[in-house]
Formats: sequence, C-alpha cells, structure tokens
Amino acid sequence: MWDFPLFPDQASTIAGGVDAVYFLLTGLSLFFALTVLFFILFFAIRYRRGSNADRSGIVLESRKLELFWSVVPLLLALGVFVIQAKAYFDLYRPPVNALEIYIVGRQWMWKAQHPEGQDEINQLHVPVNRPVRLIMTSQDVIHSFYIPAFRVKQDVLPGRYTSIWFEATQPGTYHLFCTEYCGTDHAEMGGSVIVMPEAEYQQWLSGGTGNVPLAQAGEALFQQLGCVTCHQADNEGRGPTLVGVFGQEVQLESGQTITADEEYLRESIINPRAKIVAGYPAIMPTYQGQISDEGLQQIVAYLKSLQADGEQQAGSESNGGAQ
Ligand SMILES: [Cu+2]
Repeated sequence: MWDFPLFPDQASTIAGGVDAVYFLLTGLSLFFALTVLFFILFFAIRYRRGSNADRSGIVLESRKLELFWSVVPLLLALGVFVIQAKAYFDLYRPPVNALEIYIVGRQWMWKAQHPEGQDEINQLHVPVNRPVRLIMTSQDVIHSFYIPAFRVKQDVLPGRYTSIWFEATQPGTYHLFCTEYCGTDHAEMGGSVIVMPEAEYQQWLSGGTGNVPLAQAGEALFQQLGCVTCHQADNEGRGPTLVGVFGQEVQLESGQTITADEEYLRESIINPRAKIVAGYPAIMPTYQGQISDEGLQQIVAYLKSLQADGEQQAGSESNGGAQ
C-alpha cells in the first residue's frame, strides 16, 4: 500500500557501483556532520558558564592529534577517489562489442535509430544482458539523456556526438528523461526504455516493413552526395579512401595523430577544414545544411561498416555496423 520508492530500480550492471559511491559519500558526510554536532552540543553543555567542570590542563598543541586528523581524512578521501574512479571508468568505457544505437534529441522528443533500420520516438527497445552504446546528438539546444534505473546520464549537444553505454540486467519498462532544461515542454520530454529478452528483441527488430539498415541508407547517401567521386575505395581519388578508416589512427597535416571515431567522421563532413589528413589538399567543401542529423548517422554507420579488407557489411543482417 505504501508504494513510495526512495530509489529507482538497480537495473544495469553499473547501478550497484554508482549507488555504492553515493551511499559512501552520504554516509561519510553524515558521520562527520553528526560527530561535529555531537561535540558542539557536548562542550556547550559541559563548559557552559557557571558549570563546575574541570578546566585545568588545557592542551594547546598536540602533534599526535594534528597528525590523526590530517592523515585519517586524507586516507578516506583517497579511498573515495579510488572507488569513484573505478565507477567512472566503468561508466565511460564501453565494451567493444556493444550494440550501437543512435539517438537524436530535439525540442521536445527523443528519436532512437537502430542499426537494422527501425526508428522510434520517446521509446527505446534494448535487449537484456547485452551492452548497448548510445551515440547521441541534438538538433537544437542542449538536452541530457537520463535513465535513472540504469544510473546513466549524459549531455546531448548540438553539432557533436556524445555517447554513453549500459547493460540492462532485468527485463522491464523504465523511465527515460531529458534532464537539462531545454524549453517550454522540457518536462514532457521523456519516455520509456523497454528491456526485452534477446529473442523478443530480435522479434521486435524484425517487425515493421521497409526498414532500411542504417549502413545501407548511408551508402545510398554517400553515392547521392557525390562523396564517392573523391573518396574511392582504391584510394585513387582526390581524397583519402575511407575503407577501414574507422577506429584507425589518422595522421593529420598539423602533425597530430588522432583516432577516427564517430565524432571525427561527423566533424569531417560538417567542417572538413578542422582536421586535414596529411598529404591531401584542403579542397573538400562543407556539407553543413545539406545533410540532416539522421543522414549523418547513416553515413557514419556506412563508413564504420567498410572493412579494411575491402569487404563491406553494409546491409548485412545482424551485424548492422555494430562490429
Ligand atoms: Cu530536452
């Protein structure tokens, strides 16, 4: 009859670790606050004016005491640091085999795009016991993607990809929120995450007709926008070949080396001058305004599907660019 949960379910692999940090910090703060409060009251009463407490033998200096209250908090703080750092790395290091789903936020809804082609609004279907990585961007202002039961929250920014990952541990339906004030209907910007057993998830994916896998749609766009005339598979074009570029180190004209991740691919389409590949002239025009955020996701998914051995997985069923 008292359905008044103080905490959301712990429904992901990292939920326990995040809660442990939370309870540890709350516990430590409570302990010290209560200890200080106790001594304030204790001394105020004991040494109040007129009491006949013993006031001789006042300690003015004690090295032992000073060491004690310096070293103990130092060790506590370092301990908290180690535990928090572990939780932080767990949160921000996605496993390499994660299923990748693209998210676009806009005033005021969330759109999810699955690699197999399904998309959905204000809902996110995911399989249980499988790592899922979200690659997110916004079409307008800053939003923030938050699933309390999974203890994950990540800002979603226009003109940039951010990502977060989780592995759900229990089938069920969980709240999804925008947690960055983003305008009039911010409070309405949410929905649900539906965690399903793998078989049910596969069934859900196969539902609906006319779904074009993301990478396949990206390939069509790659042809249509003429990217292919410069970025040829045999590397004979005016631009570098993009086959196998994803995940590789790229040598830049500036002397820097960077890893080609989703954000690098996205930026190079929208702002090609930002990072010029060594040995190539800066002749690529910007595609800003010519490709939607969805289109960018498709092209990025396509580029990721181009394997170094010349094989491409675009359109292949279960891989869907996730590997
Ligand atoms: Cu929002």
